[in-house]
Amino acid sequence: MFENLSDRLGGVFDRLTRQGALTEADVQTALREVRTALLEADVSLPVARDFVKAVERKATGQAVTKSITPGQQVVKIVHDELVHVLGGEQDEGALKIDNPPAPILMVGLQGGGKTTTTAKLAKRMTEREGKRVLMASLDTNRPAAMEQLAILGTQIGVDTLPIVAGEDPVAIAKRAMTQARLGGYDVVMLDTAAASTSTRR
Ligand SMILES: Nc1nc2c(ncn2[C@@H]2O[C@H](COP(=O)(O)OP(=O)(O)O)[C@@H](O)[C@H]2O)c(=O)[nH]1
Ligand SMILES: [Mg+2]
Repeated sequence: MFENLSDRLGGVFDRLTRQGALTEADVQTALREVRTALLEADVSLPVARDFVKAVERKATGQAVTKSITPGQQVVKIVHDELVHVLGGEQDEGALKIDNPPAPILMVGLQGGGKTTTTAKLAKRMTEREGKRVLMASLDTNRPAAMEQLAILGTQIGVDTLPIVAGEDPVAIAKRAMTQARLGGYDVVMLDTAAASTSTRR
């Protein structure tokens, strides 16, 4: 989706920057194309509309820097606005959670580092972003996989869901979400087993 979007925007910008002086009509045409590109990339209509309006507002009456062409100036405004929309108000890299607890499902190959990475991410979110994190292991395939996560949790000071013997992964995930909701956690890290042909579906 983003590749297609960047191709489309790239085309619009190429046409803009080739021109020395832009007329208002040039900008209008370009913004219409930007709007179409956003809609075709599945961006919702209100978001696309607000986006184009914000760019228009900033582009109109802006002092154009001498060293760049008006076209490049518009490209910069569009770029800044894209960063703003995609990144939101918060710090770059900060996790945005609209409706806690947010589940994060760790998937990947056996031995790929899912469990280790679960703990690393949990530690980072706890320490750097002040999030309350609950980790739960859904790995019912590998012996001691659940204990592995529990031990890591103790080492990094992050809570893990108590282990209940014989429970299946779906039940564990549901229990983790319930527990997280009751306990006021922001994030639930669900550490899964590797998918394999022997995995029950
Ligand atoms: N060198 C190195 N080893 C790692 C890293 N992450 C995990 N491992 C090791 O790779 C092995 C499998 O990791 P694990 O997290 O259990 O993988 P999982 O099966 O996907 O849960 C363990 O021995 C880890 O200590 C890493 O970033 N670097
Ligand atoms: Mg694992």
